[in-house]
Amino acid sequence: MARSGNHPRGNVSLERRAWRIRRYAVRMAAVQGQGYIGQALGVADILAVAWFHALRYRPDDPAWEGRDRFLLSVGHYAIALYAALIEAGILPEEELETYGCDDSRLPMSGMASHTPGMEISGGSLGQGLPIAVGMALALRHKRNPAFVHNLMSDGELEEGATWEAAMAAAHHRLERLICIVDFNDQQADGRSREVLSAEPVEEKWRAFGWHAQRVDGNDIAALVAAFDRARALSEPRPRVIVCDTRMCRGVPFLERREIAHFVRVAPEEWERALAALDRAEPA
Ligand SMILES: Cc1ncc(C[n+]2csc(CCOP(=O)(O)OP(=O)(O)O)c2C)c(N)n1
Ligand SMILES: [Mg+2]
Repeated sequence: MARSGNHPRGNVSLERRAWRIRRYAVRMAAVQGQGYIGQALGVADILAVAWFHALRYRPDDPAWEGRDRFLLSVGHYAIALYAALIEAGILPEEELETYGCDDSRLPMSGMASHTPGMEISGGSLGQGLPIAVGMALALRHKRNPAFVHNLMSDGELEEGATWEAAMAAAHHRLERLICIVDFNDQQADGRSREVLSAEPVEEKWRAFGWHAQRVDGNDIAALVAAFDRARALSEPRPRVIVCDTRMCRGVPFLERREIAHFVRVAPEEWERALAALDRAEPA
């Protein structure tokens, strides 16, 4: 099977990819005056490493059978994945102006029927990992060596289906399944550790038969090492990377606000957010 380019748009640093993803996400949120921007800023580094270091895909053929699958279990993070898909050249940049509008291909929650590169309709939390297990089994039956990645949130660790799927993945030794947990310690009702703590998280995954790593999800070098390790391991187990992230990362005045599931941004503050990003433009 032909190897697709991991870097379809030239030799750009991963830091710069992440910065551009953040910028696209802020621009989209500004179109509607809302969006899950705290989450998008928080996972931008993970998406940069996933889409510009780890995943194999063809920007001009997003449905290529050999592509690594990237499932967005967290449908409310759609704005973040749209930004990565724009950076990857799968969606045109101009389309961000349609974010959340009628007839747009970029609805506020991720829908597979609407958007190239959106593998599943997420949003009913806890469904991504079960679907990923089914996909990984199906690919194995087809002798297709693609990896299946599932991006889920710390809130989804409270869904029973997550752990049923975790058990099934280990039972079937799905070594090409990589689960990425965005551990931002936040969910709709407050801090995840206070609402219903999933700690110790890595130990739980290990007890379910997974290879588990925990990294700073805003540290690109640490993420590169974790993705490399998850893909290169020869152990016949599914892999999880638990990523501790900071909501609103990259926009200091938003980072300093009380962390919230839905960050409220005044109309004039979108420009301020872009200006803050621009002051920190990486090489
Ligand atoms: C099964 C299900 N229950 C409830 C919701 C409503 N809901 C949407 S986002 C969210 C928070 C879940 O936690 P997390 O994804 O960690 O939140 P974040 O980090 O984005 O604040 C909830 C409860 C949902 N989408 N699906
Ligand atoms: Mg969360």
